[in-house]
Amino acid sequence: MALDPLGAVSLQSIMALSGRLALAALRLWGPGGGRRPISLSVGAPGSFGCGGNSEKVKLSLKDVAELLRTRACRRVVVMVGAGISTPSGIPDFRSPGSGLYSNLQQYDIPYPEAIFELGFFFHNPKPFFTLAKELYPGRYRPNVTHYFLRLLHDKELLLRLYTQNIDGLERASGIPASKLVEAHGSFASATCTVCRRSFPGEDFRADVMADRVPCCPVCTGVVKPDIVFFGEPLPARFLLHVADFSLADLLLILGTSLEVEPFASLSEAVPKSVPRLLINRDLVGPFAYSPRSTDVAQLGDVVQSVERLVDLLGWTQELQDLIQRETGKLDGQDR
Ligand code: CNA
Repeated sequence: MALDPLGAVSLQSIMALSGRLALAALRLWGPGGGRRPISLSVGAPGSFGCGGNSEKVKLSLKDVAELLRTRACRRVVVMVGAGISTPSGIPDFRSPGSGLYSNLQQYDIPYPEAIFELGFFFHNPKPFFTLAKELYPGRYRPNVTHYFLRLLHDKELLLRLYTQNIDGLERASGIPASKLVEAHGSFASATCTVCRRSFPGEDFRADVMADRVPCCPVCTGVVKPDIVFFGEPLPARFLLHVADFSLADLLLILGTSLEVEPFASLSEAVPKSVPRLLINRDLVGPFAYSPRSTDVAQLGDVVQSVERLVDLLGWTQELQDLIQRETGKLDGQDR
């Protein structure tokens, strides 16, 4: 597939796609093959988009799979949240009943957000470390969704994966750090809240597992894992979004309520001509309140949706082989 300097699909590439997809793609990128968004008449009654025109084209999951399979889209930016890790056994925040916000009695905090507030942490760091013990890398394993994203990387289709998760499962699936933006930090490193010395997160594993608040070996200040609390700046790598989202030719959004800023607004940062696929239990963020004609929403369980996409891509066997290989490696590490 030929790409223009901005990474857009050329007319020739688009015409190689057949039938409805070719028509949809032509409308997406315009007859010159450039990134110039042209007005779309996409959207059937009850679908997303502007609708109201007799020429109606609506992208489907199958169309997105075709864009990926044919490599018409090869600069995929992915945004994920806690919903991709619930199948690994880690509760999200907001799912009613199972989410952490519904089950905070054990943490002894006045209100849910307190667990990630610096003011409360300095007053009482124990609730955060109770949660940290739960989420520390090594306890949970990546699931089908993480390995699907790893496969995107292996196929050189992944431009960058932006995650809000702090469970480290993207790293554990084998996606290299260079492809990741851990927007809300990780347990991989930690910083003394007093002298600001930085340490590998691993240095404090024993403390966290033994329910001890970790202290700086130099100044005895409390050491906080480099998880981004409310009001703290995001890691410098987050700035990569400026280039990534303008280069992206497909945006995948999985397992997030898109309620936490500034992360949530990234979903609006791709040009309007770029298709966005939401895989989530419910319709969230701009997919609900300002949908674009090029949006696709696959609602339901994330694993089932990903498996459906993988099937449409013809990657099922490859994904199974990858999972088997990687699971074997993790089994080996556990021994
Ligand atoms: P959230 O606000 O809890 O939203 C999760 C979304 O995922 C919701 O829309 C759910 O409906 C959806 N969802 C949950 N399970 C599934 C499933 N099996 N299939 C399909 N959809 C599902 O979480 P966000 O990530 O949007 O919020 C951002 C917070 C959550 C970040 O600051 C994270 O650090 C924080 N968080 C992270 C983890 C983790 O690292 N695993 C766990 C809990 C919270």
